[in-house]
Amino acid sequence: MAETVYIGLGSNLDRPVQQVKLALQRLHALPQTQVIQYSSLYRTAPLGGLDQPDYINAVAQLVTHLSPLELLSNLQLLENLQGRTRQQRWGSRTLDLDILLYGQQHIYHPRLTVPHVGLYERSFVLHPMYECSPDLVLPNGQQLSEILPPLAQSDIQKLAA
Ligand code: A4P
Ligand code: MG
Repeated sequence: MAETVYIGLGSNLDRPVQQVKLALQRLHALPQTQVIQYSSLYRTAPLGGLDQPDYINAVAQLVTHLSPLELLSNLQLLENLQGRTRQQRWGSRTLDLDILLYGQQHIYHPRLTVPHVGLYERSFVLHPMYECSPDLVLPNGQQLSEILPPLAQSDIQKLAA
């Protein structure tokens, strides 16, 4: 069965705008998957307390026949293609691809937690997701629009197209 999924993209190293744009293009080549749409790019303050550059974040909406773990493996291949190395958790990275939502499913697996941890609190995820799907209902039953923090009070800035 095909599922609608949302992917969070993030980069704060080595020309982050280009990294995110390249990754958005590469999503089109995922097997058994169709890109429906993606958000604008956002410049966002780093979360996690480490001294690191601002991030560029975006969200893509896909429809896929891949299983959750197949999708994760394919996304990790794309991260590696763009020079991702894993040194410090929450540290700087050329590309981070997170599965934010996989349909309405809750997944608890050693390699994969969905909805992505922090989804409900992170404005750099919620705002671009809202841009894709303003009527989205989240797996906890809440409307995305109900929990959207005001943009003016968020540490994020939409970039011109
Ligand atoms: N994993 C579990 N669930 C998922 C999921 N839903 N999607 C596992 C993707 N991967 C998932 O991830 C570590 C492991 O998480 C993977 O091997 C996978 O099996 P990682 O990408 O290697 O490490 P990470 O990204 O450093 O850790 P984590 O916990 O995913 O961090 P986050 O939550 O992604 O946060 N500030 C701003 N402004 N913007 C950002 O994008 N990102 C982070 C990283 C910190 N601060 C940020 C941002
Ligand atoms: Mg991650």
